[in-house]
Amino acid sequence: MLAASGEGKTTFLSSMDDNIRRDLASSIGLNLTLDSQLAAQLDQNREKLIASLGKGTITYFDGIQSTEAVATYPLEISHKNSEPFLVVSFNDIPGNWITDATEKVVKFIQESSVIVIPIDSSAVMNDMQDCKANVQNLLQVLKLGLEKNSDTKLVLFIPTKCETYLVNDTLTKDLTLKIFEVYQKIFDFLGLQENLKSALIPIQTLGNASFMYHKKVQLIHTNTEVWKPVFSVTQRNQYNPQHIEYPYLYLFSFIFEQYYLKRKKGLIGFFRNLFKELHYLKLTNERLHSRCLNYSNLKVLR
Ligand SMILES: Nc1nc2c(ncn2[C@@H]2O[C@H](COP(=O)(O)OP(=O)(O)OP(=O)(O)O)[C@@H](O)[C@H]2O)c(=O)[nH]1
Ligand SMILES: [Mg+2]
Repeated sequence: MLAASGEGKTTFLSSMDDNIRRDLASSIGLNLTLDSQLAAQLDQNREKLIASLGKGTITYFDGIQSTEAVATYPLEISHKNSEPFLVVSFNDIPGNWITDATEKVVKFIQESSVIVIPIDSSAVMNDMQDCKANVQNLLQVLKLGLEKNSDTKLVLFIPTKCETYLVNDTLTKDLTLKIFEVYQKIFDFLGLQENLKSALIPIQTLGNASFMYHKKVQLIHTNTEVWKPVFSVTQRNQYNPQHIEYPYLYLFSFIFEQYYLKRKKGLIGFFRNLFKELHYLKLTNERLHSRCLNYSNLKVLR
């Protein structure tokens, strides 16, 4: 997970509840296990987000707190009654690391096969000043992390806080155009890299919230002032995330494709293929991918 503070990294990961995990597991026809303590941590975050829908408005101080240390969530994938053959680890880093601990972020980029970049849609749509600096800082770490990259990687952009914009085709199109405008330099850079796949998948992790305005808030630990969005709650106590399954389906489809390509290499791969040992990987990749195509706002960039 890679983005400046407040763009929605932890919120997105916290949306991966039991239902999403079960849906994913049944889509891939395999078992999917997350350590119970880590699952409880995600549940706790989600409870806080749900609680933020209990009042009329949501400000920066509601919901979940800024991440202070990296958190890792390994999902173990296995066939029934056997040991995991693949572990997909999600890393949730503190957003300020992009500027304050660049080397660590660059290492994460180098070692990750999927880079998920949440984009605060309310900031982009309202031309907030921070956007420019955030895009510039992000570009900087992406350049350092990807310059000598030889693996195939997926860069997944997930515009968050989209409740106000995914209401009709015109506004959805405006959002996409605005993201292309603000993130232009990053898209241009990624366009020049080999071995990269990329897609844009807008989501809303709260639902039932409507953007109102930006308010200046004081961050105590860094003693800085920043503009943060305020949302009105359209239906109280109703947590109603939308489209959040698509980024997960898309990235799993990619991971299975890469795993399949790796396993079928060489002579051993030839025999694995011959005995149809890899058939389910290919099939799963295709099945997940075709489910993603049901979401009309999903844009495959490359
Ligand atoms: N309305 C709405 N609010 C969202 C959405 N995603 C995130 N938020 C709000 O944004 C706040 C900050 O999101 P976080 O997930 O903590 O952001 P982060 O990227 O993890 O930030 P750091 O941990 O500081 O790097 C949350 O508490 C939510 O209130 C969304 O899809 N819709
Ligand atoms: Mg966080």
